[in-house]
Amino acid sequence: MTIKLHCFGESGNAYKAALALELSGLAWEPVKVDFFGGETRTEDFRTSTNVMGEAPVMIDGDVRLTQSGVIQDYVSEKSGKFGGKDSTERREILRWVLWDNHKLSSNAGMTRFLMNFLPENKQPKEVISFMQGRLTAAYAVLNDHLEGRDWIVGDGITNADLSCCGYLYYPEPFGFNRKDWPNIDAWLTRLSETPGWKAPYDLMPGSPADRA
Ligand SMILES: N[C@@H](CCC(=O)N[C@@H](CS)C(=O)NCC(=O)O)C(=O)O
Repeated sequence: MTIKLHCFGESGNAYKAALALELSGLAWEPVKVDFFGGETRTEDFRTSTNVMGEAPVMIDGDVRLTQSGVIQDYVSEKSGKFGGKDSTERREILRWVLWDNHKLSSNAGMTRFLMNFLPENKQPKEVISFMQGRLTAAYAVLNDHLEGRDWIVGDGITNADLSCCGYLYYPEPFGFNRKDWPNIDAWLTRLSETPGWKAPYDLMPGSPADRA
């Protein structure tokens, strides 16, 4: 049975789940969520798809999961990939996924939204600047951790990598300049050179071009 992923191209959180699915080799297909048309805020979406009002949502037969980290965990269980080789690695992966969800992706996603998807006159400059300060601290943590390492945990791609990269391939500016963070830059290149890797707008339906 083909796994369905409710997602949209602009969502870095959905990208984490989509990339895990794509690289795992499991059969999956995207179902477009009309986030910019307000779909996630409708009563219907909350009752029929996700009470949390968020993408991504994964449906595999009777299994319905939300939260990118949980979907990645399911993909690992089903495919045997990206979940670490023992319980020590599994906990270390979880540590980085939780860190990413709190300190990196949530701040990056919000900052990118404010800077690119709101009209110029509605952009809260002080909030953006505050968020960018938080993000700089997060980039430093990741860049330092990647010193002398190819991957965040262990010696291959894991969900830690597939989570932390969620927003870092998008072309819209939000204050992240790869060249300022050489270890992150090299790691993103390494990941993107993995067979089967695709950029967010090539993996999921929907992009800013649709609203141009
Ligand atoms: N921690 C969640 C975050 C999910 C999330 O925030 N999704 C955004 C899109 S990137 C969303 O659907 N937001 C809907 C809304 O705010 O109305 C995850 O990793 O799945």
